[in-house]
Amino acid sequence: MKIYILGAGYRLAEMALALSPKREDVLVLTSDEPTYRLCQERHLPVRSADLTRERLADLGIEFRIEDIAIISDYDEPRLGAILECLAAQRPQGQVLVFTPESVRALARRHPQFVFKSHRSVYRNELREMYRRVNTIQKVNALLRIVRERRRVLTVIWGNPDPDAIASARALQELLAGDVEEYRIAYTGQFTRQENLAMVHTLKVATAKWDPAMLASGPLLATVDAQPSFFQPPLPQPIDLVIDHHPLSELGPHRFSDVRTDYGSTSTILTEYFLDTGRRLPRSVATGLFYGLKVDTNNLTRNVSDADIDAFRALRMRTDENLLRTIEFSQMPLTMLDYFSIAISNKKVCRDVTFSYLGQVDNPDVGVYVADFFIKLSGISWVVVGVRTAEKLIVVFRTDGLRRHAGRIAESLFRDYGTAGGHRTMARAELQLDRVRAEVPEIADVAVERWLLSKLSLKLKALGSLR
Ligand SMILES: [Mn+2]
Repeated sequence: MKIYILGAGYRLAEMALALSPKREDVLVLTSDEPTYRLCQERHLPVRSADLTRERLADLGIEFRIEDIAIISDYDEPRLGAILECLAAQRPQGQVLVFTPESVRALARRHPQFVFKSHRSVYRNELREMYRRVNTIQKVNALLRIVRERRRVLTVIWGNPDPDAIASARALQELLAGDVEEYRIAYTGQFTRQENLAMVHTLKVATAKWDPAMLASGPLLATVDAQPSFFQPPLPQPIDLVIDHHPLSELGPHRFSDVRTDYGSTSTILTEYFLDTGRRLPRSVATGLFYGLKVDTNNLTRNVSDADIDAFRALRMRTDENLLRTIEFSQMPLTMLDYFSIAISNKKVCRDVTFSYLGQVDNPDVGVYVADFFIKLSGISWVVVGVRTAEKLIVVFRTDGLRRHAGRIAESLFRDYGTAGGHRTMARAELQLDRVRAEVPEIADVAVERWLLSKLSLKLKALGSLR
């Protein structure tokens, strides 16, 4: 493939060098004296030619189907004349035209050529630079504020999730040289195994929020949340806010960076490092990568260009082994015992699987078991029952093809507590007090039989199991 660069301007030499750094596949053709000299100075193959009237064939150039011609000229009438002359030659190769003006009129005249306006090239470049400059300013402002007090307490709102944990840890790294004390607190609790695995694997020190933490007089920060989320509010205003949720009233604060079009707060923190040229340690990058992945559901939800750029950059810096350790740590070991109960208690009839596990400590057990059973081939309905001290919990999973799990859950169990859900996932939480009216003794066998008789009203296959 040969690349011909036609027209005038210093840009021709830049294009030639960009596309053919070794200068072997490229030839510049120009009638402009300064352009010719510039190419010579840069040791670029260049020929003098007036392409507004000279044909390529007359210059001894065979413009073949695999070749490309790039045309750029600051002089609009001359650019138009070159295009007319080239079009009349019915060239075989592809022609790309950079035009100083709007492409529309030219594109209509020469639909066989590909056009790009200078403005769109600069727009893309400048937007990127503008974004970077913005981020650098943000980081500088943040550091200036933090240096005043040199103590920061980052509070995660609610139950810590990967995006919040990763962002809080990345902020710690960013501020490391400028603070004497940095702590991460959370107001909720760790409810998911993989989030616990994340803080253990990546060695993120976190602690349950306690107002006494304010005693040392730290600046208060929050990531992946906004002050309005904290109800009741924290005892002092939140000074630093970095988030991607829809903007709410931030109240008195010193610094905020809320980018509502971003898929994760991890993306913002990633830019803080990349745009300021800071080193991003592997464990911090791994956290940010996981935070971004979880919040965007592997780049399938709420994704912006910035998220994709961050994903690409983080991927190279991520420790795959650490990431796997976190992603595979979804269940506590004790779950194995429940799986063994669930499997031995299971009743399968046609495409329906039912299992009653009896009393459990954490009703999430039923969810894990149901999620596992629905993956079995040939099974399109799963119903799993578990019991706590006050409630009987029934978890539904279906392939979603025929019947609506949420509606069935609701119609069967609405009167006993709460019930409902989606087409493929549903849940009912029955108050044992109300079940007792029909099952006087809450023994496992009696509850199981009662559940089956209820379910068989809607799921005929289960009728045969009673
Ligand atoms: Mn988030």
